[in-house]
Amino acid sequence: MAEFIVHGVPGSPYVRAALLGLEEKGADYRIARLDPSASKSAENLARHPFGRMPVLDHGDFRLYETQAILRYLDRVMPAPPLTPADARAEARMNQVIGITDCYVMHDISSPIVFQRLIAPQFGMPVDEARFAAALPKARVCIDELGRLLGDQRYMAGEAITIADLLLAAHLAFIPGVDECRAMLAVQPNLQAWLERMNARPSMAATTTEKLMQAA
Ligand SMILES: N[C@@H](CCC(=O)N[C@@H](CS)C(=O)NCC(=O)O)C(=O)O
Repeated sequence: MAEFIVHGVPGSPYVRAALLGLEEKGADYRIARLDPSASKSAENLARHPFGRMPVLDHGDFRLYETQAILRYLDRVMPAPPLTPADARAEARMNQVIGITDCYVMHDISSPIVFQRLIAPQFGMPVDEARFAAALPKARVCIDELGRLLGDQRYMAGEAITIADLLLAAHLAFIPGVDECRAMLAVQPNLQAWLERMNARPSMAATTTEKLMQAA
């Protein structure tokens, strides 16, 4: 039996972020696949009262909220570290985690990626007005992430951190949306960062297709 179990839908950015943490640590885990329509099922609400995913099980310890999961994984498996020792680098990591949860999720992943790439796959109506209204805010996110990244290799410096994992799980989708691809093109450092992230074995191991095979 795997040491860690992650409950979630393959393709969900937050689920992928938790899996990226496990992959980067070389952990023994499996995904307990959830049907996309099951987030508000009684079974999932018993795990996650807000009806979301992922949920992590580690023995008798159950945890939800992705950044809490990633921080927990980093504590129980300290190597390789995913949190910088330097106070300013850690603050930058925390800032990018906050930006991802508050702005990238609400201004890019939900109104743009979901509307343009996910909803059509499930025959759901696309909210074009919501999509269009989000584009200026998405540009603010992408420009600011590019500015914060600067000429560093990763979001908080020269080493990968939790912030990179959470952000990459969201931004991995955006080259699939023409309007976002254009925004990324004017932030070549961020584009190069995304390519660097996509080249990591952890990203290759957690694509929707890979998870569908494993689940
Ligand atoms: N704050 C939560 C957000 C998780 C979240 O929004 N997950 C999405 C999938 S990426 C979800 O559960 N969606 C299902 C739904 O809203 O019904 C976290 O960090 O884990």
